[in-house]
Amino acid sequence: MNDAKKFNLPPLPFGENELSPVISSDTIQLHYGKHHLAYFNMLNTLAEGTKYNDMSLEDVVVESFKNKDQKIFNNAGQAWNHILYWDQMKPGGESAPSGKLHAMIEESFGDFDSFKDQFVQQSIGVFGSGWCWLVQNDSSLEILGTPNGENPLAHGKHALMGIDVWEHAYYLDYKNVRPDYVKAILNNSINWSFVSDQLK
Ligand code: MN3
Repeated sequence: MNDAKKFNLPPLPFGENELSPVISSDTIQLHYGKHHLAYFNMLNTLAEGTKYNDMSLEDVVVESFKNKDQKIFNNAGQAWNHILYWDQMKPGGESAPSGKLHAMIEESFGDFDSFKDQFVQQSIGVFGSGWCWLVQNDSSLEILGTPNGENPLAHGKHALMGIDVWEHAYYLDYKNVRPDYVKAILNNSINWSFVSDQLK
């Protein structure tokens, strides 16, 4: 008898108290330990016995979006989104991107501070639950807001970074002040080397 699940929550790449005070351990316990896990559990339940059970998580995101299998997509999208969300952060962060990513940010947004301002503005513009992304379009970069569990991958785009702006991501630590949460992550917790490594 094989009890192994098809889709599995990856380990958190840091201790649950290590992003504090930008993101508290209380938030991480809920956000990673409950919400992110729940998306995987639901995806496993929904995918069992379907064609999706034989696909990679990335392919499930793309195919379920294309086929309008909304429940599968919601959970696969959110399972995928949060993997990037955790992987792109590190305790203490890095102050700024360097190399090619730095040059592309200057070209697309003016300078790094302007990029951060534009990212925060775009994140405020996501109405209700959703995500704010940094996306690579060949030689240029774009900031993209998406609703609910949608992501650049579903739209054939390439994500470098994504910040969760569902209330569960920030309400315990920032109450209703979404821009403070986004600013705090951008300024203190992004692993820009990781983001840079996502460039095509
Ligand atoms: Mn979330």
